[in-house]
Amino acid sequence: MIFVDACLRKKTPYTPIWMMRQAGRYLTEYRNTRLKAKNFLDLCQQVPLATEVTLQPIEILDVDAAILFSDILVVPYEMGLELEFKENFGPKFLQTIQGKDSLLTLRENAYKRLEYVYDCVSSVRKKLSKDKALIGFSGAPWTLATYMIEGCGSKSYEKSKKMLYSDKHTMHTLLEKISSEIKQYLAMQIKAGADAVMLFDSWANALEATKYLEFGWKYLQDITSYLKTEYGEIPIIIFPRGVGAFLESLEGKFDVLGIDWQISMKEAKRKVGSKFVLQGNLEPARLYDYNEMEQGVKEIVEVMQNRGHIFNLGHGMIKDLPRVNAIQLVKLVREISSKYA
Ligand code: 1CP
Repeated sequence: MIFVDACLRKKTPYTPIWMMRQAGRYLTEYRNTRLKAKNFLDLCQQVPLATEVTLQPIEILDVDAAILFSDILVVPYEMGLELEFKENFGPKFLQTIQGKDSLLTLRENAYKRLEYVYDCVSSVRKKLSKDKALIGFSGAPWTLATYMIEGCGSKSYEKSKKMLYSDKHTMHTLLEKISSEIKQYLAMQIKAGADAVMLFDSWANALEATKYLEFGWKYLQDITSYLKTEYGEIPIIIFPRGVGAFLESLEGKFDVLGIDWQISMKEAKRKVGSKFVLQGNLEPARLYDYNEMEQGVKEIVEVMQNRGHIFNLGHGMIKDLPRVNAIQLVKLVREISSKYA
């Protein structure tokens, strides 16, 4: 599998590519499958439907890896927080974590109630061709904690920060609970057939460096150390968004570091390219225009030269991006990077 080889820094004939949120509304096929489910959560829980949307980007775009179709928020949901995905609003938890007492309402062993995820992993792995990888994933503890405290996506993270600075103990207890679920959750995805796993820390950018290292990164290190001890050969990808200013301080037992589009690949390579394989980082909005996209691809591929690199967007696909450009992107990356085989 070229994707797994690249994660492990082995030589590959071209740079493998996949795209964050590669399954989604910019694909008519996704919108059609979505209509068969009662709501978004139901789409994640109905294994045949989730399998179908996981495979769509492989068939349509010919990317080198599929990513399990699910959402990071199924973990807090199974920890006992009721969840709604409202059309044109996004996710919303009906209960939230407010302080020490509300931690008592959380249910243990959430990972045991996530069989629909493991079933989707094994069903996709059965249908996927041998040369394509399947990526399992989880949200990172800090990002999941912000949703559990705020109840929904946030711009200022006031409640989470209030807890972090004024009730540090409760924050750490919450992060520990989430981390122990994630360890088992990812282990189960690996056992079900995931070829690699990824941790999304989308709201890493909300914190000052020292606090991110203490409340975010430390838990990621703990999770990846556990997984590397148990499943050493499975590549681990970490995507801490918005940490360009302190990239050099990130250390840990994992293989691939996801780079967002706010830092140039050249700078990322200089700072951490010898420590980790880098994944990224085309600004997704470049896909609105073919020439902008082509120029962006050239810059990234020429910097990375098909060494220690997995091509990806610097954040998720946007719902009105033209699919033809997504298809072209895959071809372009393959064509340009194969010159550096
Ligand atoms: O209505 C719809 O169809 C829902 C849109 C949607 C989709 C397609 C949501 C709701 N989640 C997903 C799928 C999803 N989410 C995947 C599937 C695999 C793929 O990449 O194709 C993955 C990996 C995620 C991960 C995810 N969910 C993240 C981390 C990555 C990131 O984008 O930073 C986050 C933060 C979420 C929360 C979430 N779920 C959905 C939305 C709209 C959001 C963001 C809400 C917010 O801004 O706070």
